[in-house]
Amino acid sequence: RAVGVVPAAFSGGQPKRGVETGPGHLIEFGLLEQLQSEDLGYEVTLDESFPPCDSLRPASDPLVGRLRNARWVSSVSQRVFSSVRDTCAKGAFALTIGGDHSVGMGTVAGSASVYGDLRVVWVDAHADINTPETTISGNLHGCPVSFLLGLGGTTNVAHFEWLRPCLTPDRIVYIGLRDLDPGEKKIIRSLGIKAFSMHEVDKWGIGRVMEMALDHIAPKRDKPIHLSFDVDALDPTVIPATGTPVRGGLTFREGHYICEALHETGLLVAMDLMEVNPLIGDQGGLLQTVSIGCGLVRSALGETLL
Ligand code: DIR
Ligand code: MN
Ligand code: MN
Ligand code: MN
Repeated sequence: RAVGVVPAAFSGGQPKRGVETGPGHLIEFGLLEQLQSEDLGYEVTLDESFPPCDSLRPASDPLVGRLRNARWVSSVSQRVFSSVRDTCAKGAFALTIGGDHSVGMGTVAGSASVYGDLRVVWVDAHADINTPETTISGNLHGCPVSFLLGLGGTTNVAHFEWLRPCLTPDRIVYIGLRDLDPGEKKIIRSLGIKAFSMHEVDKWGIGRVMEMALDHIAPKRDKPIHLSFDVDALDPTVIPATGTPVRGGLTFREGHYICEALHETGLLVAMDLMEVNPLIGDQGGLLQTVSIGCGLVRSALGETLL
């Protein structure tokens, strides 16, 4: 039972600095030791060769259409891709800690390159499915899912030649959505992507939502699953230290339940814990965010309440 940790110290997919220091804070809080502890007992390896945030930053990175930092996002995502792919190829669980969610294109592409039949659970307040045409902000952390699906010209964006579509609309499910751009709503509707927004979580409860989500992506419970968890899926009162908080989010227990239910399937092969930004809010909020972030990872890796 091995876990390979990829510290995706990166902020170029969105405009707020600080998120690149998320991985360092999670590690400093003891994440690796917690996974090695008697209770969980994993053999944990950290990818220490992951470059610091600015070292892969190109001297010049002009807009590609509306997309900001395209070169930078591409090279860091490609680096994440290799690390996740190599981790999965060794048979280890690939844990990526971030860092902004733009590198989700690399994490999922990495695990999908090893597990061809991969399914994805994307837990987020946002759908991150803007295309180069629909994006309003130009921030690539709002776009990784469209790149994974190969939507709307993403297969021809300069600098992203290394990234080929590796996912289909029926193999991803969303949980926790509540802040979508108009173009994103259209894409989700027209492709029929299964999504459990906060409305469905309120209506059915998280237990039923997880059953329905798994029935959609793995009805026979026989497909590998990648969990991409943006901490802003949780309510800002639970997770204050994140760059794009949206009120009305998942509770502490709902977040943990998602992770526990996925662990219980025995199908989880990779997880991303993204968008921890230590520069947002006060010291107390940071400690709470980092501590809960570690707890979510422990739940996904098998920590139980009893
Ligand atoms: C918005 C916000 N849909 C965008 N996305 C965020 O910039 O495309 N994603 N915050 O995490
Ligand atoms: Mn988000
Ligand atoms: Mn985000
Ligand atoms: Mn996200």
